[in-house]
Amino acid sequence: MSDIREVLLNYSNKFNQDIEKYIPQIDSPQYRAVNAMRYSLLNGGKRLRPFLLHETASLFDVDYNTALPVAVALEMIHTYSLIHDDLPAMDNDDMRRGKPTCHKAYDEATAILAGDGLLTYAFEVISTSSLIDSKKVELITLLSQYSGAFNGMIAGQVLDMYTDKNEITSNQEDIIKQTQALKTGCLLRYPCIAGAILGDSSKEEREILNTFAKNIGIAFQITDDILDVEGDEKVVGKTLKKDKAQHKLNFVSIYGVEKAREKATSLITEAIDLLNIFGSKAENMKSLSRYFLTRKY
Ligand code: GRG
Repeated sequence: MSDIREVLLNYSNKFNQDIEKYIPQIDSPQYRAVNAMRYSLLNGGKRLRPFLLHETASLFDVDYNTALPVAVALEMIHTYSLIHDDLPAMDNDDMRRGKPTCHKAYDEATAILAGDGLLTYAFEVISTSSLIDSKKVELITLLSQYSGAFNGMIAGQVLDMYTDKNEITSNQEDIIKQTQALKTGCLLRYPCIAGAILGDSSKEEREILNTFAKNIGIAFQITDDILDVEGDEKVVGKTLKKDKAQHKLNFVSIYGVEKAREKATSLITEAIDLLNIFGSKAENMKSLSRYFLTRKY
């Protein structure tokens, strides 16, 4: 079997051609926010979440085109979260994916509007797709919950922004897990559950995919935190070594790089074992999970 990076690249090349069609370039003052949405959306992301959705759907023989609108919507929400996270009021970053962040390429107000535009458009993309209505409702409900402020990504961002490592002395590990499960985990869990919904999975299969996704979500964030400490800025494409200065609470800041790496490895090993019930159809998902540990960006 070919290297998973090659498989992912082939998928993302195809996906990039398709997602571009959702946001055409139009030179008109009214479309300034649309052009900023397009700039950030086509700015070279790895497309891990759409790929994960495609692979989960494939476990149930759901084809690329059926899963596409849901994958597009998810990538739009992911991109909106990065645009807003980069703003001066949040992480204040100048670089994202190796290029100027949205507010640097445009301006702050346009970046806020571009994020808002991607968030709302995501739901339109699913609701106007050719999926059956009951699936649209289930997929839209779940996407709003997973990206939302009560028990979703926004709640995780709040915990991340307002938790100071120096002020938390007990239950550090629980707080880290809760923050990461929400901030990073929700958008990695969504594609696994959405794939199961598209494929009319059994309750048991859905539960297994949920546990798998929880594990890879935490492992993915641990790798991200390790990259913040020892990654190469040119390869990662953003400013690094910020977590320590910002007193971020994460597995690396409390246990150090090696122990954090061990934790990520054991989560991935557990996740891979869970996929055995899907047989050879899960090979790409298993390889992707291993890649989460070794990725350099
Ligand atoms: C602003 C509502 C709001 C939420 C922000 C996504 C996020 C929450 C913050 C971004 C910073 C961060 C470290 C998030 C954790 C998830 C993560 C590692 C995102 C980057 O995902 P990749 O590596 O990015 O898949 P690409 O660029 O490949 O799409």
